[in-house]
Amino acid sequence: MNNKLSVIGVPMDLGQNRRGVDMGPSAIRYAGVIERLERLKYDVQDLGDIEISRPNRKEVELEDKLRNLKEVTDGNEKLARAVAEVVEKDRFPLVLGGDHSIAIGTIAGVANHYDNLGVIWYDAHGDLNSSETSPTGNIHGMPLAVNLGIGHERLTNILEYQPKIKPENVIIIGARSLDEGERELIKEKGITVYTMHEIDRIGMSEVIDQSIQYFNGRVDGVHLSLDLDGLDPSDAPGVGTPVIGGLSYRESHLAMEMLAEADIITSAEFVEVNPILDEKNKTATIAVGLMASLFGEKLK
Ligand code: 5AB
Ligand code: MN
Ligand code: MN
Ligand code: MN
Repeated sequence: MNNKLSVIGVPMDLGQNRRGVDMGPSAIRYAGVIERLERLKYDVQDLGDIEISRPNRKEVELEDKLRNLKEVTDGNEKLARAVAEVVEKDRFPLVLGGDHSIAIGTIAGVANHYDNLGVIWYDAHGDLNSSETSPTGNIHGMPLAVNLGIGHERLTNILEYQPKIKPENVIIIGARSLDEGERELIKEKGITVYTMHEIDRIGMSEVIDQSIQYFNGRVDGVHLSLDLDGLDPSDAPGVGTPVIGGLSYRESHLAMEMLAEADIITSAEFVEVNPILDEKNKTATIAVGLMASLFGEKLK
């Protein structure tokens, strides 16, 4: 693992309707992320937060059926440039969200650097909607599609290249809420999905083993995009779109430890932590625990 980390916060809540997720980066820092990673002997640089412009109006605006398109695009452009700079300096970008729309900027900044970037999408949802299929108009339900080159041109073309990733290089883990259009896209593109059903049947250990094997020789980097709502709401209550029947803290821990051991993750983001909906910062604390495991924390 790269021993130089750069942490970037993204106080973004405009990709969905519930306020509070913009405080995610503060909550995660408050839960001690920097100190915890420094204790693991990383050279940790905290780059602070990307500035997100607030919409200059009272009502949320739908532009081409997309909520807050302008602000989400602008924020992601800034994020993409910041992440690209980190990668160019040979440091590991660790991005703290913010709603999941920020995966548009993170991956735009990372993917340019690889011929074949692999992506693990750890989430209750597929985030594969576009304005045609979205039931909500919320951009946090679209970032994986955008990264595949599907969606509004202003989003798909951030940093002026597209697509960012190939469908065969994506693995979704934890899915249990997929919209009709998302299911069609998964079939059409042949995207690998481990739904809760498969995880229940074969276990997280086998899921991660298979994922590591699948990526081996196929990709030259792997980005982890971890939406805290991939976990069960009993473990991670502080999220905007909770779905029951999710992954436990233990399963998620195991996943992180196995990824650390295989040493395949080259960039990561932890998103959708909403401290207003949380119980005593539990979700941010869990996020930090998962990050520590991903970066090699062990009991012995
Ligand atoms: B999240 C829904 N599919 O598109 C939509 O939390 C929910 O980043 C999206 O995974 C959830 O609005 C987005 C209904
Ligand atoms: Mn989700
Ligand atoms: Mn998501
Ligand atoms: Mn969510």
